[in-house]
Amino acid sequence: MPITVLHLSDIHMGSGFVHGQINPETGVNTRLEDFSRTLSLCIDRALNQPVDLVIFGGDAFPDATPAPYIQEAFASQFRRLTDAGIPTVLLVGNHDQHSQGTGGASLSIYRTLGVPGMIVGDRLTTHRITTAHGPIQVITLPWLNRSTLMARHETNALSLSEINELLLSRLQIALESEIRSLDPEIPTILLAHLMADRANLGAERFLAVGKGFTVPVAFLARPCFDYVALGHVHKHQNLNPDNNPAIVYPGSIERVDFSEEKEAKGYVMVELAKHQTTWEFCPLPARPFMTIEVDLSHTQDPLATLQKAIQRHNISGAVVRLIYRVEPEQLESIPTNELHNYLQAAHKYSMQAELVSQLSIPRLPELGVDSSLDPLSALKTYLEHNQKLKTLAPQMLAAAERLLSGGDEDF
Ligand SMILES: [Mn+2]
Repeated sequence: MPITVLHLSDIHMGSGFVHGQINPETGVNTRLEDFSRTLSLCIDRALNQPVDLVIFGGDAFPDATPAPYIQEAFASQFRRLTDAGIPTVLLVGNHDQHSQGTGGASLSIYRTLGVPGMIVGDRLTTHRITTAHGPIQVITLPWLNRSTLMARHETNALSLSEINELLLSRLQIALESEIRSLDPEIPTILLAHLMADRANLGAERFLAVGKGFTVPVAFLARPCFDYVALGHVHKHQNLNPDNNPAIVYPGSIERVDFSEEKEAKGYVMVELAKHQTTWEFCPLPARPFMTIEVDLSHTQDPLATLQKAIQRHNISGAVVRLIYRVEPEQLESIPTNELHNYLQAAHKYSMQAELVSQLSIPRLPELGVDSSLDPLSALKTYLEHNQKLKTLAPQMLAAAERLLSGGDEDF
């Protein structure tokens, strides 16, 4: 019998309130209700299956000090696993760490309270867990910051790439020592919160500026692991299609912002067995995010065009952002209250008018590098060539004159 494991990650409970509104019946932001509901569906699955183990890949909240009602929403779901006797590993992600010192500030309370069956992974170590279908080993590797593995004086004279290289070699030594003490007969999971790098081991990976600390996939693809459970990246993916072992980001369970608009959200069910592990991505009905972009700059009836564009989308219950490009003179023919009517079915919406750029106008020979026009003549030449600004030209020239003469307005 394989051991059944539910792997979820990046809950970020309490984030994205800007995309919700206060529910008048509960007094709670609807996005918190969304995140609670999606999390509850994961827990439902764990209980109904029932699974032998739940592993969480880190980033429970947006930061290490969530408000008590948000902590409660999180805890009340995981409590259901404790009540059912299902062991659970909570890994510490970068959002869970306090900027001062080490340790998982927002999650370590579960260890402090001695919640039965609840393990907090806030350091690199191996946990042996007894499940209903036999023993399992879980190596926890929380988010690493430099101070975890090296002292400040060691890094003073080093470049960023040298620091990363040193950090990685320290990590390798530490992980190697965990691996050496594994029981090769027992199924093993590496549970890690990190940014994995698909690139092969090579010096160039240290040169990528601003990428921060990344761990090469080759570092994780070890035969001693039967499944590598990751957290941190919000898009679901398996970094090792050969599945020897699978190296899986389940992704976030709800969309945190518009960057996740096109991504499926869900969790992963794993059937863990020595060298015979299988896994499956299970989608969750996360609230849809929708960007509607319309170029109205060449249309005769911008309002009608906009209405049609919105009608082509199923905006019901979605978080919508409407972006429309317009000529400045078209703005008046798009009354905002009409747009409010069109978008009413959305859960939440925002509107953004983008004025078509004036910069696409061809260069004027009069303004070439050789000419020596004074600023006022240059502006005059520009305005004479620009049809769209014709009506504004006298005012703009007057304003420019005032500015150039020192004016009486104080900026
Ligand atoms: Mn993270």
